[in-house]
Amino acid sequence: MADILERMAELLYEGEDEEVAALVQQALDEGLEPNTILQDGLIAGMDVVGRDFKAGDLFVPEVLIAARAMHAGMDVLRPLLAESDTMGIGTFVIGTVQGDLHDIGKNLVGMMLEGAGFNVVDLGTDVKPQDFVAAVQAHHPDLIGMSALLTTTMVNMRATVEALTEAGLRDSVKIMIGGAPVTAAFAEDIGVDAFAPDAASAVDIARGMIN
Ligand code: B12
Repeated sequence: MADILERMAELLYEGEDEEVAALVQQALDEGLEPNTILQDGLIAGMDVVGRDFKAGDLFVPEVLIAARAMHAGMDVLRPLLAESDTMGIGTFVIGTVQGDLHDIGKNLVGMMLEGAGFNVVDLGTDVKPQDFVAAVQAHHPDLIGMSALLTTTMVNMRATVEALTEAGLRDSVKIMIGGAPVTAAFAEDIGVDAFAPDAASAVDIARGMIN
C-alpha cells in the first residue's frame, strides 16, 4: 500500500504526469481512500519539491513540471474528493493586482498551495480591488494572496486592502502579498498579515496561519 504512494511522490517529483495519473487510478482501484492518496502521495511529493526549491536544489521550470504532474493526479481525484468533501485544508483566493499582467510567480504560488492541500481560487491577472472584494463575498476564503511584479502596481495592493476594509471584510480574511519588488516592510506599511518571498515560504506561512 505505502509503496504505491511513495512511488507516486517520486514520479510527481520527476514531473511524470501520465504515470502519476495512472498510479492515482491504480491506487483507487486497489481501494485506497482519495484523501490518503492526496495527502500521502501527491502532497507528500509536492512537499519535497517545495523543500528542495527553497534550498535552491530545484529551479522554477522543474517546479512547474512537478506541479503539472500534481495537476494530472488531481484531475483523477478531484471528482471523488468533491464527493467525499475532503477537498482542501483551507481556501486561498489568489490574483495579480490591477494593471499587472505578470503571472508566472503567482501561478507557481497557486500550484504549490494546491499541492499543499489548499482549495485555490485563481482570479488571474489585472484583478481590480472590487474583484477581490467580490471573490471574498463569493468564496469566503481563509486567505487572500496578491501578487505584483511592477513597482507601479504595488499601490493597488494598498487599494485592495482599503476596498476590503470599506466592504467590512478586512477582518474576515488574512492577506498575504508577494512578488519581486514587494518587501516585508511594505506589507507592514499597508497593513497586511504576511509577506512571502517565494512559493515554498508562502506555503509554510499559509499553513501556519490556518493552524
Ligand atoms: C516574464 C516577464 C514579463 C512577461 C510576463 C509573462 C507572464 N505571463 O507573467 C511580459 C513580457 C508580459 C512582461 C511585461 C512587462 N514587464 Co516584465 N518581466 C518579466 C520577468 C523577465 C520575469 C518575471 C517572472 O516571471 N519571474 C519568475 C517568477 C517565478 O518569479 P516572481 O514573479 O518573482 O515570483 C516569485 C516570488 O516573487 C513570489 N511571489 C510572486 N507572486 C506572489 C504572490 C504571493 C501571494 C506570494 C506570497 C508570493 C509571490 O513567489 C514566486 C515564486 O517563488 C521580470 C524580470 C525578473 N527577472 O524578475 C520582468 C519585470 C518584472 N518586468 C518589468 C517590466 C517593466 C515590464 C513591462 C512594463 C515592460 C513594458 N515596457 O512593456 C511589461 C508590463 C506588463 C504589465 N502590465 O504587467 C520590470 C519591472 C520593473 C519594476 N520593478 O517595476 C522587470 C523587473 C524587468 C526589468 N528588470 O525591468 N514581463
